[in-house]
Amino acid sequence: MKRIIGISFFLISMVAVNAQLIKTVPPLPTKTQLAWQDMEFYIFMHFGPNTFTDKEWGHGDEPEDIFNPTALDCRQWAKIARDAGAKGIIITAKHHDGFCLWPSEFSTHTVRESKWRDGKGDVLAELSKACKEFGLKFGIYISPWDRNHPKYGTPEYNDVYAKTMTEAVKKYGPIFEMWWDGANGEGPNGKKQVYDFKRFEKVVRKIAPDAVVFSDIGPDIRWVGNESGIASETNWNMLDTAGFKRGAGGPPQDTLGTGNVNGKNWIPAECDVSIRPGWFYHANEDDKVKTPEQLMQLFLKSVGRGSNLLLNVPPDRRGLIHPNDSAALMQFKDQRDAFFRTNLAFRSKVSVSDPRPGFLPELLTDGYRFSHWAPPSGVTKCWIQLEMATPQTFNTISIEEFIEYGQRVAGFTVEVWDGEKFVEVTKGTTIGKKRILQFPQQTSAKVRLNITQSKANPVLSAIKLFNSTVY
Ligand code: FUL
Repeated sequence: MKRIIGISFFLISMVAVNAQLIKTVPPLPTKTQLAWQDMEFYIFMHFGPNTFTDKEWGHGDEPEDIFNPTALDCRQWAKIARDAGAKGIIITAKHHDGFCLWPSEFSTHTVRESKWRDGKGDVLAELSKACKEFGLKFGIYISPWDRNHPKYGTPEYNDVYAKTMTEAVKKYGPIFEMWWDGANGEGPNGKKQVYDFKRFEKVVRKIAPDAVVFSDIGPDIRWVGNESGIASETNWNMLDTAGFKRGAGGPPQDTLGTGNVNGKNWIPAECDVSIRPGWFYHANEDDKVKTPEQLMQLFLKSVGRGSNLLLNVPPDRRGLIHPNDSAALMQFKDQRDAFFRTNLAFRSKVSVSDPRPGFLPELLTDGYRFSHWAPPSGVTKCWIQLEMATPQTFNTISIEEFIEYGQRVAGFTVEVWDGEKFVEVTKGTTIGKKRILQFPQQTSAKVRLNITQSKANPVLSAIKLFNSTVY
């Protein structure tokens, strides 16, 4: 115990020293964004009238009685999410059809108007409570587009929308994320809404100061530019948003993927994807649930490319997660655990091309999330060599940049010692929060990471090696 305290005190003091000496490269993430980036994987849930009409986009004129789950149990959702290793749940509190999963004061199209539990049911109340019980964070999707609300298409609707968000957050918060969809179609009177997003942003900052706000262009989290759960291999956390709008009018989809190398704002990407072909539950998709192997591939192409994975798992008409989905999720968890179980580079010796006096390169293999190493200022090309006590067999590298100081690395290669020389086994562009790369299996005691391009001296916090199943 004494030793552990000693080591952590030593590491913490190294972090403190580093903090004074390493120059930041703005823009930088906020504390809230950093906490979000640490979450990595959480669950999305699309649930509402569409679940019962077999649609993806309801028209807003569906009778409220359509919504009638026969066995709704949010504890089942939360338990499955927790057991799958997800860190939170974001639910469609209101999708484009305008139906509210809670008895909102600002709508007449809600659970209260349905016969479900005699109009006394409240999905948000149950889910926020279940999330607390299972240690999950809770988030809400409140679609600005509303195909039911009579005020939609008039300036008053902006008021309604602000009040709706406020009500939901006050009653069921705290939330970790507010999810704003980019779709903006016509409302019941055939008009489109001119949204007052500036006002909406202010409202969320006030009611949920510790939440990140997602939309195509942030302000905190950006859409990755596709709905397949795949981040771009080059993935900058920075984005220029000036002149762009949400939805149509947003930056090109490939720019949303890559971000901008010198972008003005820190707006990391989130990968949203469904475990099934549709976002809402459809019985005829029960046999189209993604396999655990496909989910692993998505994890490696989202979290493994410095993004977060928001995986949609839609409850069925009973109001339960279907057994096919939960089985896939449990095996996905087992495969993830097996993949990352043994870090073969843990506590390995580290040498570097450009030592920084007083800074131990071994901080890169100590397994501690916050300890980090950097070469001296101005060094943008360098190598870091891991030397393990005995030769190890591996096929995967995971590298983490210490993004607290800004994202810097723009190019790197990974080399393995073949007994005579270092041979390149893989390479990449950005690292960011986390970069996971697989390559043909190698057996060696020495691995080198070459940083070939960087906006400033690179700051890294971890290098790990695994011998994993190839996905
Ligand atoms: C889209 C929506 O139009 C879909 O219905 C779904 O909610 C997806 C996550 O976002 O833009």
